Amino acid sequence: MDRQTLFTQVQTALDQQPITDLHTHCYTPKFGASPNAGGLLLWGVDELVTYHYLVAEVYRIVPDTVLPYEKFWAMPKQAQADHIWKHCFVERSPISEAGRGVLTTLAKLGLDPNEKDLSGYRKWFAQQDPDKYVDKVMELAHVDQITMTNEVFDDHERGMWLKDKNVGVDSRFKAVLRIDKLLRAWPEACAKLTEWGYDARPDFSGDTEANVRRFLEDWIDRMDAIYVAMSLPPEFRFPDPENEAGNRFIRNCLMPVLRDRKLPWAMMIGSRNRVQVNPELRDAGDMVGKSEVLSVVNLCREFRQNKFLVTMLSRENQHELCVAARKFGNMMLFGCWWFLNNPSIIEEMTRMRLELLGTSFVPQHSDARILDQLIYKWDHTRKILAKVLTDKYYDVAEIGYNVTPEQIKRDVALLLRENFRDFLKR
Ligand code: HDL
Ligand code: ZN
Repeated sequence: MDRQTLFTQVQTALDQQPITDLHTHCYTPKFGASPNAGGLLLWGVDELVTYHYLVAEVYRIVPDTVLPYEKFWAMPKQAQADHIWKHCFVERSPISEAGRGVLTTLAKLGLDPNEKDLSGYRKWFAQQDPDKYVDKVMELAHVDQITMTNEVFDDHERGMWLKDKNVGVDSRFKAVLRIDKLLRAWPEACAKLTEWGYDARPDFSGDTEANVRRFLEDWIDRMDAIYVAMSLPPEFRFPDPENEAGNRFIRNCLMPVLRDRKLPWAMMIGSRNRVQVNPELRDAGDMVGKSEVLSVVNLCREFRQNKFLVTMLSRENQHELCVAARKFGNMMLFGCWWFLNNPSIIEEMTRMRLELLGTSFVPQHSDARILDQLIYKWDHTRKILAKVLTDKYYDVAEIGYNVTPEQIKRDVALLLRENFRDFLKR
């Protein structure tokens, strides 16, 4: 079997495979599709160009000593986008992954990525109907399910769920209950739960445990959530000798509820909060830190009836986490998250994971914050997967193992859709 034939078979399988995207920040159109009017579904060229990755990058070109952060944030969204387009796309080459992503998205939508200003793009996007545009983006990205991130501690989003229980009902989307504060800010979370009718105290007095479980159950059911997610700091430990409340929340609240409902806990570990880094960059202000893989091992070992979707943000954690995944079938390793979502690192991680885990992991999620990003995040990932999978199949083909198009299709389906769906059903 020559490598080119193999590459063509792999590329065809990847292009034909619908992807279930297990982690995004996209929303159904019912959450509002006018970002300027408080809608949560972000889309269109001004949102694409003001993606927080690009805000961070433009501030390396025009520092805050020239354009103070508060002045930038006070600018209308279009002015922010014009500023970024000028400095990152016209006066410099957009060869960062975030810059390249905007170009891929525009080109795949049939637009010329070489415009010197955004006016033409704005006219095109203004003609799009948001609900139909969701279908168009999913078709171009060949994504069959967009998994949301539903922040119950965000007052604006929580209000929408309480106002319309069907706000998340859309066959193209699935909901996820996101609860970072319950571990990152337990006392504050208790105050909120108590305000919402779930009497919870930081010292676990009273009926705190039962009320926290009821809170989780009520919101899992309201959202029909397919898993519960948390982003955790590099300092996350389990058990944590300095955080008995966190240990107790995990052991007596979160684990029992998820076990009873057979729902995974998605742990996204290693995000250092912007408060410690650069709060004035807002969403762009967070950073990465090396985390402790042993804490994930401890959880997988202690809670064998629970399921854990796990990703870590630090490149330095990847090999150890991959080896940990070999030890526990109740852990599903997923994605090249955030600062890892760059071709050079995606390729390195995916090669290592295939070599250590075969096809028993989920190589990528888009993390798309703006709907249109699904187009580039998956186009770029498919390109890397085509290269890496071809090499891996070629390695066994040259030994004499027969690699057929049907096997390639089967494996690609596992990696991009079935592993995740099967893990939810387990
Ligand atoms: O916490 C998360 O889910 C992260 O993905 C953050 O949203 C981050 O800001 C991001 O957008 N990463 O791509
Ligand atoms: Zn995310």
